[in-house]
Amino acid sequence: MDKQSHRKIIHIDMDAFYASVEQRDNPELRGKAIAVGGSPEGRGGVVATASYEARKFGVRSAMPSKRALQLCPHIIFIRPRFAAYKEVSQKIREIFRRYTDLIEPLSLDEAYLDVTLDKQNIGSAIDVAKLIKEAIKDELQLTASAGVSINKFVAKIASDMNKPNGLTFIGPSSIESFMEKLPVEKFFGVGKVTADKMKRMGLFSGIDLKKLTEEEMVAHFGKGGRFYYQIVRGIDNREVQPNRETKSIGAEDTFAYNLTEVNEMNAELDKLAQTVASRVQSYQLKGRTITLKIKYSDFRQITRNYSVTEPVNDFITIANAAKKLLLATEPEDKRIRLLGVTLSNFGEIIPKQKSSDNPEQLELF
Ligand code: DCP
Ligand code: MG
Repeated sequence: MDKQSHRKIIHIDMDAFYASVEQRDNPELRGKAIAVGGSPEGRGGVVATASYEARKFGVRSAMPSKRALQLCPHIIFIRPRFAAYKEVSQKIREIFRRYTDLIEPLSLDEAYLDVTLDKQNIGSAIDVAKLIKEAIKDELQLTASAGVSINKFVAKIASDMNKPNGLTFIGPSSIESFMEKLPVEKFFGVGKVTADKMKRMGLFSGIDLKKLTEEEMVAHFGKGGRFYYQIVRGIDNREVQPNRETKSIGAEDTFAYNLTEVNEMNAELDKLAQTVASRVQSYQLKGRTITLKIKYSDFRQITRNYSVTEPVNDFITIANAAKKLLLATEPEDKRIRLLGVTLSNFGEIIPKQKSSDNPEQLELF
């Protein structure tokens, strides 16, 4: 690779975002195990995020609150305040804008920045990341983690490596050896099903993936294979796209065994709807069309849509629509190996500022 042509990419991700904002705004919660979302006494719902104090007990995002309470009996559940998170999100974007105009937000708390142009003549992308972290700390009393590299994928992996309050640089000369050690499930676009397939083939980390030719990768993993082939060699030419728009947000799951009971199918649809709802909420979007995808045991696939008049993003509406669509397919005695739920047809809430690295959808490459 030619040194001159390297881009400078920073990935910023706020630490325990919703929980940190709650602890900042309510000093009594500082130093305590808290969960945002879910309900006290574990009466249903899932945790959106947990403070680092609660994570020590194993509490994680998307965990049912009942389970969170079992792991950490003194946990405090807090109702989310999306308006407060959105305000912080806008403020961090203002900070980013001091250093670059090429900002691609991935959600309220996460963004890619291309700082190649070096708007303020700082000289080094590591220093830019440091200044951004300092501004977030001084002006917003919050911490972020940053990853710095020459492409999006490596920057994103790097920002996650030393959380919380981390700053990790992975330079061009260390990328390949870094990729070789990376477990397959960490590769961009590799979901659980692909990761399991790779492991069954004896492929556990980047070094194993490198043994396959590009043709073999495509033969085994479809179009995604070509991307994995490049990324494992440290090549990711995706641009930072400031105006990328999200067209749909979905989640799907392939089951270890075929589902035959409608109750089981509905329970899965609840889980998928929950994932879609929290994701759509974190992108500050609402959509009008709910789509159900079904793959049967014979690999036949169908999709069914349902549109509502007013845009929605709540779990109940998405789950109910998906269940209604399922019922209309006469699911009794059918054998289902995959279910997917997608929300689309978004109304503009924050125009032209959304984007998504959506692993569930990338699985479909
Ligand atoms: N979120 C959610 N449901 C999920 C995952 C996340 O509602 N399943 C929300 C709450 C998070 C925010 O999105 O605070 C950002 O998600 P992250 O994955 O970046 O998680 P955190 O910022 O909470 O923690 P970390 O320090 O690991 O980044
Ligand atoms: Mg975060």
